[in-house]
Amino acid sequence: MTKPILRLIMGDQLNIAHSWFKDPPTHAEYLLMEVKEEASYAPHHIQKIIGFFVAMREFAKELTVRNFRVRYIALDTSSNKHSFASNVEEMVSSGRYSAFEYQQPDEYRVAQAMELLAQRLPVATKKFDTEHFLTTPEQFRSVFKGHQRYVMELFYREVRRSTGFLMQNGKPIGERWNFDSENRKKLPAGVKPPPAIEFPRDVSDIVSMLTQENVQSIGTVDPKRFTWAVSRNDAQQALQYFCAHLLPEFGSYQDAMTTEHRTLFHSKLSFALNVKLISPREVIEAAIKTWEENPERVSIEQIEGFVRQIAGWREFMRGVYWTHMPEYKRLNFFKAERSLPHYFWDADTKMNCVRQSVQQSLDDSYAHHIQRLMVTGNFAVMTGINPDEIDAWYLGIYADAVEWVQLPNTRGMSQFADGGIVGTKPYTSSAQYINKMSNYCSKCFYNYKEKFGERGCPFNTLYWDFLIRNQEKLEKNPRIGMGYQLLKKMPEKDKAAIREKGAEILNNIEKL
Ligand code: FAD
Ligand code: DLZ
Ligand code: SF4
Repeated sequence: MTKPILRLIMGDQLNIAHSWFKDPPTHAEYLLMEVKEEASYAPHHIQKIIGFFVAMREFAKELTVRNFRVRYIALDTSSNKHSFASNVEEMVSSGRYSAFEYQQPDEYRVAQAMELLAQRLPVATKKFDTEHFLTTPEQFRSVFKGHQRYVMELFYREVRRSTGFLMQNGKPIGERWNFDSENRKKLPAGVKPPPAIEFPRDVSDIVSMLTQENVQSIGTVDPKRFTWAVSRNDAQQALQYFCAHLLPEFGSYQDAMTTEHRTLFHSKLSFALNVKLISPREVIEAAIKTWEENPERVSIEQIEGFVRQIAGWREFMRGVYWTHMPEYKRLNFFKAERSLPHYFWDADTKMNCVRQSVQQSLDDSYAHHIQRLMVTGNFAVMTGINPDEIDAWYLGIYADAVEWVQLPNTRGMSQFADGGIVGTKPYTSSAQYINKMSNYCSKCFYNYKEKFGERGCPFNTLYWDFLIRNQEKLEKNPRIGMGYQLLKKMPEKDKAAIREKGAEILNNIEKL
């Protein structure tokens, strides 16, 4: 009898449409494993760990139903060696397998470990594509060949052209590539977003296993009611729900924040996308079909805004990651060294915007883009938090956080620690923006209109203090020119007052 091939499927490679699964093969055994190495490279949110484990278990079940041979190593399996490499090595050394095959890992750390493993194994090894993304890192590099800097818009247009998404006769439908300027509305009092779709599961057994196995985690979960979309079926239902109920307003309120609703019109599809339960192509195609069939309900502004997130930003971030790792992970443009204040872990702060965004993240392992960028990210960059700590926080707290997409978003877009590889300027703002886009300020201890005094909003002082502190590094940046022009005209005594208040805020950062 011929020996089977051992094929590894990682927790973020749950792609049932992969060519590995086209025909029920007799020559392969599919290996999935719950390992402590992956559960502990950052302090993960408990819902993130559960999400990965349930998704992997559901995927293994699906493969079994389809007659594939599956080997599933649960976290509490006694022979578990708790890393991809050591479990594979142990299994292959038994002599039972003719070859080892794996899909290209999305994370640099794991890709390196797999290359080393392949060199050590005594059998032939082969690497496959994950067959998930719309573009390759090589395409990304070729788009920017000869360019001074990356611009997401340039890459996005190339993806639109190569995929044909929202294109007609080589031109963008609606005669514009980008409707971003129409996508920035605050949520009006009368607009009530539909409830987020949920997929309740009892995960008490996994919670007990994590406790028994002493896996450290952050955040909370109701073990009787874990609600993330973690199977292919869930992901398809979530996509349908999004198209039917959320897409019509998605673009308009994409940047809005409110204490009344945690997900607004966002899809909450990032976890399912990142573990590959669903592909970017099918998500985009379903959304475009909804727009085509319902032009009176879904406008071009809404559909374009959504397509841009997935075909543009998501693929762009992946290109940046694979072009700049591993040095990207060490960049610290501002030489920021401060530790994360305690309220990133317990939400116990008087700043309502931070409290709401962190509390929601601890409760749900989810916050939408603007909460991540313009509240927690904004606060962290202006206060000079060490980007290593910021990365670990974002990587741990969000269920959708896998390094290839978390790192360029956090260290790049949000913290500008890459000095401008991803973005053209740091995303900083005073309370003015937060008040414009949310109802947070109206219920805050601090006064969004003030800088000074006990109740002056810290964001207001920090905004200017950050510019003054980093003048040497930023003043030549044309995107921030306006800020420095205003600073130039500011009387010295006002600047001194900002520096004084800024220092007071930073010295008392734990007490804000
Ligand atoms: P929606 O608003 O419904 O958007 C639809 C989809 O577009 C998302 O599911 C996602 O796949 C994609 N998308 C949107 N924006 C981005 C973006 N900037 N980069 C990549 N994809 C995008 N996204 C992650 O998937 N994992 C992360 O670890 C992550 N970390 C982030 C950290 C920071 C500091 C910031 C500012 C953003 C981060 N994002 C990350 C991007 C974005 O915030 C999330 O993709 C989004 O909030 C997920 O919620 P959703 O599925 O409801 O998204
Ligand atoms: C995030 C995660 C966690 C928490 N646990 C596992 C696991 O036990 N087994 C697994 O295969 N994958 C897990 N993952 C996802 C991996 O970290 C991810 O597959 C790698 O980083 C490759 O991108
Ligand atoms: Fe945040 Fe300042 Fe508004 Fe309070 S007043 S919610 S701290 S921006």
